[in-house]
Amino acid sequence: MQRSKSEALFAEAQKYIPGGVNSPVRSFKSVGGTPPFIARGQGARVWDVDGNEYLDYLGSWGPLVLGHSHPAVVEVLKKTAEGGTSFGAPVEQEVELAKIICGALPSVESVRLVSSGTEACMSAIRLARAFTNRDKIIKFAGCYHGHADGLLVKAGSGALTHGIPTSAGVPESYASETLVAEYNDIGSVERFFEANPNAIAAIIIEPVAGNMGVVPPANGFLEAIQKITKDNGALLIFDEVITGFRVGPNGAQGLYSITPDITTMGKIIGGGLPVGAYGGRKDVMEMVAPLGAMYQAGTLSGNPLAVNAGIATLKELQKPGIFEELETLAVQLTDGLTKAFQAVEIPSTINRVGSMFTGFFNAGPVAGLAHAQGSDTEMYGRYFHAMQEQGVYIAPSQFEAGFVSTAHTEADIDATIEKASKALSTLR
Ligand code: KE4
Repeated sequence: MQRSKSEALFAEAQKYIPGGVNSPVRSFKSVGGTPPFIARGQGARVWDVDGNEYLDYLGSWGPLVLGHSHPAVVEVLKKTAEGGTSFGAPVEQEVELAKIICGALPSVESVRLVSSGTEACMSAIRLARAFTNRDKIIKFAGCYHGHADGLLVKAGSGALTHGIPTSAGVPESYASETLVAEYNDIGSVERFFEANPNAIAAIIIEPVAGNMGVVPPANGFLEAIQKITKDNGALLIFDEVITGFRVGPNGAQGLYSITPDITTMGKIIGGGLPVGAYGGRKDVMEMVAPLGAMYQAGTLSGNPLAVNAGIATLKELQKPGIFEELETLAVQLTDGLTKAFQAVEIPSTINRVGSMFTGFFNAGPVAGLAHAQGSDTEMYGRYFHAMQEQGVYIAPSQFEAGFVSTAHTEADIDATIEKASKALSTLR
């Protein structure tokens, strides 16, 4: 695959931008090679600046559930931009998006819009500490909740991929307030509550882990987490930045019938533009300024351009049968990939929830971080590049999720399985 323009751009980018990228996961550092600079996307496809075409399963790391340049999103963006992009004052669309979110997630009685998943999670932690007047939080090794200081402790996603799960620059005094438990291991959570009575403000969890690769919650795990928070006066924060409007119309909390106290969102609710959100119980949200003493703010929070892209996306997702369609395509894909891996006798296991999935180079099961880290990441890197050569764009890391969009067709899925078979055959 010819990539001379991307190579030249990457060299130029590295003169001005750390690592040549504005987010580490895009750098291909863990898989090697030059990241293609994307020129445009349309539906289920993207094209790089050298004209190479890819079937896209990255979906911008989750937001593009409708695929690229969906007409409803493009149309509303054009119209909105003509009237102005941000006013730093309330606009009616903020109310509309808030109503859609509260309508879809019954646990969310009130919601504050921000501009990223990081902001949403950082604010949710501050809110839980303000509400409980406690300092410690529990997160899970391998889960990623954005790059706020206290959450960059044994984090997943790019932090895990690049071998810096606990970031430099986070003061020990601060990191020590973050207790790190093991996903799907309720005993590791119980031990923290026993050792820190009346000191833990909240548990924050990805209800379906996406940042160690996709790892579903074990049966009863989320129920046990919910019970332990209630029994100990702590809050339960569901980080639904990925799962929100991805694994079903009511997120993971609807799928697993768990009611968190606070939910964080991002990605899909912005339809590809910068939107994050945190929301939950009214009595908790009444702590948020200007109502209460917990301060959080943002110049571009709720700006009409981003909010309208989110509204257009969520309205499309309200169409009957759309989540069933997504799931059917994802099942067709992962079933086909399972057969393709078996045909070349490469140890693998595929975890999938709804239309998010990860193919681990690991005989499985992959039910937690230690299992995920047992994957053959070197082979994953070779598979990644073989798929790029086949014109299929998957995540440049074993520890990420892949996504199907409503723009993918059965023919695309069949073609992908064919291409994966060819890619896998080069690995033997
Ligand atoms: P952002 O600040 O990147 O919008 O959201 C942070 C975040 C919070 N919670 C979860 C569960 C997330 O997955 C994320 C961000 N996801 C990563 C990829 N898995 C973003 C990709 C990147 O860092 O460039």
